[in-house]
Amino acid sequence: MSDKHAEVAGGGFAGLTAGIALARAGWSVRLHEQNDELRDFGAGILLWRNAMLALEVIGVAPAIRAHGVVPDVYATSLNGEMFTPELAGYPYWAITRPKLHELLSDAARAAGVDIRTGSKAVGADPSGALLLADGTRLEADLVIGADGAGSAVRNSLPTLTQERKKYQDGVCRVLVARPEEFAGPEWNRVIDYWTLEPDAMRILFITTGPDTIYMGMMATTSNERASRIPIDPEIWSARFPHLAPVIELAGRATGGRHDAYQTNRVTPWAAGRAVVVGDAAHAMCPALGQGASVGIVNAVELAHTLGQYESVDEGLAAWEAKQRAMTDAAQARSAYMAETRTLAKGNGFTPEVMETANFVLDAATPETIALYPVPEVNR
Ligand code: FAD
Ligand code: 5PR
Repeated sequence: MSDKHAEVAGGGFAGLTAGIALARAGWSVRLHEQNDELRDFGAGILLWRNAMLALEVIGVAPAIRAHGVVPDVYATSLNGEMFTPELAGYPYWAITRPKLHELLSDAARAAGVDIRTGSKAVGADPSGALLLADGTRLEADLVIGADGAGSAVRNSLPTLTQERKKYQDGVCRVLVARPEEFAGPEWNRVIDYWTLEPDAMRILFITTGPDTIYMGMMATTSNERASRIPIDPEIWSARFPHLAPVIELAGRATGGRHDAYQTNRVTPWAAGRAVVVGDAAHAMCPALGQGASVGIVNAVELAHTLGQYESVDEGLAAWEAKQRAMTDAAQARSAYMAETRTLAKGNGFTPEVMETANFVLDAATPETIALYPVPEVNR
C-alpha cells in the first residue's frame, strides 16, 4: 500500500476513476470539481469490454451490470435497409450517464476520496502542486488533470503540446422515457439508423434500461435545424418517418445537449509530477463510443503502474509508454470512422475496429478477464 498523496482536478468519469483506483491502492486523494454538484450530462453511454475490465478492478462493474443493459445486437440500417446485426454475445453495456456518474461518485466516497465541489483548478506545478482559482496551492506527490477537453491543468503546462481538430459533424443527445411500443426485450439493442442524402442524418438508438432510451442524433453542423436542442421533430421525422413516435418524445425531452465533434491529442501526458488523463489528454471522435472507456482504462492503469515503481516520475513514464499506442490507435480509428462515416455501410465492427474494446489491462486478473469472453468473430 502507498502512503502518497494525490490532488485530482475534475470530477468526470476519468477523474473519479483515477481517484478510486489510487485510493484503493492506499493513496490519500483529494478531488476538486468546479461545479457545485457532481454530475454528468449527455444522456447515455456504451461501456465496452475494456472499460468493464477496468471497472472490475475498482469494484464498480457489478453495479454497472446490475443497472445497465447488454444490447443483444448492434443493428445498422441505411435508408431503411437493415444489414446483418453485429456484436451478438459481445460483452458491453449501455447505461445512462447520470447512473454511471452516481455509481462512480459513490465508489469514490466509499474508497475515501475527499471530494470538494465548487473548487476550481487553474493549473499545476510540475514539482508537485495543484493551483486553485482562490489562490490555494496544494502540494502532492501526484497532480492529475482530469478536467476535460478544455483542461486548465494541461494548458498551464507548457511542455505538453496539443493538436486540436474540429470535424464536420455534431450530435444532439437526449434521454427519452421508454414508450410502451419499445418495452419488449427485443428492443434491448443498439440500432444505428443512417441516411446520407442529401446530407448525413443519423439516429443512434440505444436502450439504456427498463425506463430509458438514449438517442444520439447526428447531423452535419451546417444543418442548423438538425443541430438544434430541443430536437426539431419535423426535420427528423421527415428523414426517419418510422421513428416518428420516439422522435416526438425526443422533441419534448429536457436536459439534452448538442456537441460538435472536437478532438485533442496531447504529447506527452506528464510534466514532472503532473499528468493529464481522460479528455484532457485524448478527447476523441465518438464514432467508436470509446472516449470515456479509454479514459477509464488509462486511469486504472495509472494507479496500477504507479504501484510498481518507487518513484512517481518513473511510474508515469512507464504508464504512458504502455498506454500510448492503444490510445493513439483509438483516436486515429474514431477520426477515420467519423470522417468517412464507414459505420453507415454496416459490418463495421471488424476485428481491427474491435481492438480498442478488446484491450486487456495489466491490472485485470485472469479471473476477471474470464468473466468477459469475446465471441470468436470479434477477436
Ligand atoms: P469530462 O467529462 O469533461 O469531465 C471533466 C470534469 O472536470 C467535469 O466535471 C468538469 O466540470 C470538471 N472541470 C473542468 N474544468 C475544471 C477545473 N478547472 N477545475 C475543476 N474541475 C473542472 N465515451 C464512451 O466511452 N462511450 C460512449 O458511448 C461515448 N459516447 C459519446 C458520445 C458523444 C456525442 C460524445 C461527444 C462523447 C462520447 N463519449 C463516449 C466520450 C465521453 O463522453 C468522454 O470521453 C468523457 O465524458 C470524458 O470524461 P472526462 O472525465 O475525461 O472529462
Ligand atoms: N457511439 C456512440 C455515440 O453516442 C455516438 C457514436 C458512436 C455511443 C455519437 O452519438 O458514431 O458518433 C458516433
